[in-house]
Amino acid sequence: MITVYGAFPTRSFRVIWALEELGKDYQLRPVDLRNRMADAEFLALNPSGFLPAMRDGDVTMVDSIAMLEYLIARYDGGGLLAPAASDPSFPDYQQFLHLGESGLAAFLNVIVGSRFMAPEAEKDNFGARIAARIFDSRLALVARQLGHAPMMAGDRFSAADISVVYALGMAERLGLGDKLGPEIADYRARMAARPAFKRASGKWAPAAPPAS
Ligand SMILES: N[C@@H](CCC(=O)N[C@@H](CS)C(=O)NCC(=O)O)C(=O)O
Repeated sequence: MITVYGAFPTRSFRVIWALEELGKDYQLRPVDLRNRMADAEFLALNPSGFLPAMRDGDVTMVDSIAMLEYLIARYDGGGLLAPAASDPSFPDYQQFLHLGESGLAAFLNVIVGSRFMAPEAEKDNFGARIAARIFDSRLALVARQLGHAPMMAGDRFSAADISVVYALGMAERLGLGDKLGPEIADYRARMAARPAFKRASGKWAPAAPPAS
């Protein structure tokens, strides 16, 4: 049984959404984000203390995108979440799978840190403003893709959508929703309508809003 160590609203949503798409059994082990450095069981899996972490039998993993790739390699024999390497959509898939984290969500972490952890006088800092500018510039790639295709890998749903949609939701929660534009809003709504997305959202506290 796969166990996902996570919290709402964190990147553990990517992993849960993927597991729901694959129809794979799993259990959630909630981690209190604020007290995670006192959670011995979680820290034994990830001494760095970031979420999510995942256990699958003897396998322990951290990093949501690595987990998506692991789940696809081990459990997605039917190609539900990734095109074959020979498929024409594969380069876009691969690019946006990683861009969702390395080009989008990772820069938003700088804004989270500045907004919620920095002392008042340091909240509006040069680093956070650069991070927002970089996020914006990478967002242009998502917008361009949606200008000629319904999803990140073209006509087919894939883990690249899971990666990018999480980052877009994170941006909205940070008050950057105005940067997203109507095409991206439409894309997010289409992704949020997927039954697996809804099931994943429902795994968290009923009071919590969906993660998109
Ligand atoms: N690249 C990592 C980033 C993980 C990450 O930044 N997680 C956030 C929650 S979504 C976190 O735990 N932040 C606190 C920290 O980094 O200590 C991934 O995709 O899993």
